[in-house]
Amino acid sequence: MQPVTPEVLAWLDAQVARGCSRPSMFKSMLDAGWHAGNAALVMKLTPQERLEWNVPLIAAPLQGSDVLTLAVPTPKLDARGTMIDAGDKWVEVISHRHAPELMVFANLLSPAECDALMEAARPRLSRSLTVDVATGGEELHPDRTSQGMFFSRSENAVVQRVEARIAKLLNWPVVNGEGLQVLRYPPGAQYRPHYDYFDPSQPGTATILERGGQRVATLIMYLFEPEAGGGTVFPDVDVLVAPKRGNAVFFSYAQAHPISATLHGGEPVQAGEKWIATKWLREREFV
Ligand code: PD2
Ligand code: ZN
Repeated sequence: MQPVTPEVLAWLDAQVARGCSRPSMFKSMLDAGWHAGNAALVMKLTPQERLEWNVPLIAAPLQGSDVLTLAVPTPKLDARGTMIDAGDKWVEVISHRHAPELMVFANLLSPAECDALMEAARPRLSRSLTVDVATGGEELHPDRTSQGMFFSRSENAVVQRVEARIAKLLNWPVVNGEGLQVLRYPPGAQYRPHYDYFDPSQPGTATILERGGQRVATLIMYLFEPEAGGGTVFPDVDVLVAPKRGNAVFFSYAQAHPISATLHGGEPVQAGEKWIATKWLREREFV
């Protein structure tokens, strides 16, 4: 993909300043050699504009790309494409789509497992931190109004059982997973749309990647469902996943780039509480 340099952004601003229309700006980018999908990403085309200007959601295979393509977890579906052997149980796939690769699993966790994770997490919850990409450290993030904690890998029996099940389900080594994160969203709390990969252009990313490389996939498991709101939304592809207790949503991103179309967020909880456990998968062993 053409790098989005300060010059490119300044050029876009200048076009807007001189009253250039969006269609003609888009055409200028194509004339300058931009791939339509990439120009659409940089210009943040609305779904309406994409429709009108015939732009696919995902850019066609990148040429001369400087975006690395990584191996990602690939669950092994049965012949009918609806069930996966997760070792100690078979798990049903109730929704599956590509680009981005996204699956919803039913009853991955039992009610007892959801409760056990919540009870072990509860005394350790604190205001959520996110990794600060500028420094590689952790920071309080205003986009997150939830409380959270991390288990260490295989910290107790239920964590160990769930991690072994996830590894078989996703066909990805246990050691490539970060410790489970549990988040509790009180009413009104949300998680604004973001990408889970670490932005390669940020100065702190190199430090973060030393512990096992990039994140390549996410599994969000719903432990407790709110009375209203709290779905997981994927705005690029217009997908909304209901936060049903025991269910989980999986998505992978071979490219640490918006082209992955994996922008996602947690919608505000309107009533009741929402609890999730998230497993992030890395390229290599996470140490
Ligand atoms: O709680 C969610 O729905 C949510 C939304 C976006 C969780 C995450 N991201 C995450 O854990 O990365
Ligand atoms: Zn996320």
